[in-house]
Amino acid sequence: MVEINSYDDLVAAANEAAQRFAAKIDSAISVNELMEIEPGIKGKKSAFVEFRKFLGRLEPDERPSAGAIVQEIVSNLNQAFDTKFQALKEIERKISLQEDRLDLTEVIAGLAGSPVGMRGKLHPVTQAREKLEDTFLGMGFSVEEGPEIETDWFNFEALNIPPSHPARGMWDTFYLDIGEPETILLRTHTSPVQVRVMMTQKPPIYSVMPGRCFRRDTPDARHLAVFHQIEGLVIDKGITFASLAGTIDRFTTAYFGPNIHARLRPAYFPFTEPSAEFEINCTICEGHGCRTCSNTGWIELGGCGMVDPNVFLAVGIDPEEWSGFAFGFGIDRLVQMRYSLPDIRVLIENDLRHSMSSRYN
Ligand code: FA5
Repeated sequence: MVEINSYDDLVAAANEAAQRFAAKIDSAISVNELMEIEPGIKGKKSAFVEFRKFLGRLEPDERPSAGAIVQEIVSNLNQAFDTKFQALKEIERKISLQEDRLDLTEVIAGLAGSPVGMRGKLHPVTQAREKLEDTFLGMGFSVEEGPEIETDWFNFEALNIPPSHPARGMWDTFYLDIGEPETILLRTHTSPVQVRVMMTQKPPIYSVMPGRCFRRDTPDARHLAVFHQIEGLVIDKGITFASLAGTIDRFTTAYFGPNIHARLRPAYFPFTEPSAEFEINCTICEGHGCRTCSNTGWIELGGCGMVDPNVFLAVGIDPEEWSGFAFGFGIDRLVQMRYSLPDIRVLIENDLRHSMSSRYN
């Protein structure tokens, strides 16, 4: 700093500092840059503190006018500083809002093959669920729903799976930390809804029950931890395995068209006897074997069977009078095969490029 020995030196130095700091304020382009200037204007060691100290060394008649000059410079600089600070802050706030913006009305433009302004669509799993519901409504079925949080009794016991039954291992379960340990859970299948329907409706019953299911399955090419099933339940007089096979044929043909190659394979479920699994030729390798079907050429779409008399007894239906069948199909798995998706996880990845495919229309 220039040495100050007189009133004129002081005024000259104060004016020079005023110009220098005004230029710095003017050229600052960010709040950070501006903050670096602040100590020079407002700090305890700023030149203006020195100027004020020097006032005491001036002649008494010089002090008021010198003091007023320094004071005016300081207050002008403070005002310029504060105005610039607010302006920069506002600009930075707008930039940050712009950057963080979530555009929920996003127009899919610029992706290969996409018509500008293309609107969103229902998720393929929702489309499939609606299509299946329509098919069953057309066959005279009702559509029912049940809770996703279930009791152990509905999810297992009423379905002929008592505690410690080895078949519980078929469904690796998410238990909720409510009440007694392992009594409340996220349903592992839609089968508890058939129990609820049987307890509240009298046969004859023709119902389907779509909904979300949860399992501690490690996601892979064919499995998700959260997925969808559609349960079917028919109870009437004279219902046979042929009625079951015919119903499955009707709705799978409605969903896939006539050209799928399918089979029913004997299986085990504690709540149906006899039981079967419905499989189709893998639509990715057309039955030749690939990573998705673990080289078997077949993909399981659902389980089914004739309702076990023990289940009827648990819900108060006379197995001597009534017979019935039930099935539970994976909706996500149906979608995977319909669109030949090598990996089921694309359905939950939200990658818009997949939805560009005309296959999903
Ligand atoms: C059951 O869940 C039985 N409740 C089905 C049933 C109902 C049998 C009524 C008899 C009578 P399973 O665990 O096999 O069975 O599952 C049925 C279908 O759900 C599977 O074929 C598959 O399509 C689908 N699925 C099962 N686990 C998953 C998963 N982790 N991710 C995606 N889909 C799955």
